[in-house]
Amino acid sequence: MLINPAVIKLIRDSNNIAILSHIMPDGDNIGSSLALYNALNKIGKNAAFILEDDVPQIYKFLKGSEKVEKPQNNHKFELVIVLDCGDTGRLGKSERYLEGRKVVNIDHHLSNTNFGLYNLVDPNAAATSEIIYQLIKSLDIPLDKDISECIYTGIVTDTGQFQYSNTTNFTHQIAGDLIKQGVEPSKLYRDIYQNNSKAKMKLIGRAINSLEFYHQDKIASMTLKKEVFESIGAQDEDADGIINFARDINEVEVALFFKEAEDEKVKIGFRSKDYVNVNEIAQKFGGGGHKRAAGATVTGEIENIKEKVLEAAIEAFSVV
Ligand SMILES: [Mn+2]
Repeated sequence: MLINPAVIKLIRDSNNIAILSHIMPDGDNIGSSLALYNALNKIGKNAAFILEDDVPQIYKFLKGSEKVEKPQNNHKFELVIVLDCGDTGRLGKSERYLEGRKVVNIDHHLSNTNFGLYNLVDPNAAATSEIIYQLIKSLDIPLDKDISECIYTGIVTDTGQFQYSNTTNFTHQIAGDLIKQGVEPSKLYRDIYQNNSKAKMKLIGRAINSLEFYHQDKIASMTLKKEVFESIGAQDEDADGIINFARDINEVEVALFFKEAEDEKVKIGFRSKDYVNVNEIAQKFGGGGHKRAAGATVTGEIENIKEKVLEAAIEAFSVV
């Protein structure tokens, strides 16, 4: 996408810059945020990356991950840049930094609400990290190995290792450039994908055992209750990516993943393979995302929620 020159000017004219991103972090929001954090500090800006949750263990090899701050400090920021975040509700406690400040919203979610003063939102971008690559280039900040590793991580994780339909010629061009900067793909894959905790593997087993099929096996659903996490000693982040096991079954078009969380909340993951728009299903439950991957958080009893979501998922087949 063409980067709005007003955004370039605003970043050049600002010194104290906050980078914010969504709760329940993934490879793209961590990768894009750290890429921008490293790039801005490289040109002498006082940039901080503020995130409510801890950086997941598998992304701690990225430069700057040890400098991530929690949203409790009082900072003097002139500019706030929000990355990979479809709406401000997903910022959790970081939302308070938006108040009275200039906000640049950089994202690739179809459901983005354009909440910024400037909105660099490109639903065709495979990852927010792709847009950040372009932004860093537009700012004339030279890429280095550390920044490149952050961007590569965001792209690799959001494209499912270059396999999803969001992967383009441009995605591979960027990846090629990043490798030129010193990124070693095999080292990164080792760090990200061959680095699972035992608890995560046990959780995968429980999730697969919970599989249920509906609508002539076109819908697969997995459920993980709170007590399963407790008995295994698994963390919330251990559930990342588990939904893909349901989606990857041959007959399945829509995968649903129900995860019991704190305060009577249920986190729902949605994936589709070829034609159902799960962004639309997620929006019915106050969430959103992309056509092929979305999420929502709903308060209530898990079995009731499952029933309603299932109904909406079946209905989604009738409109395609
Ligand atoms: Mn993303």
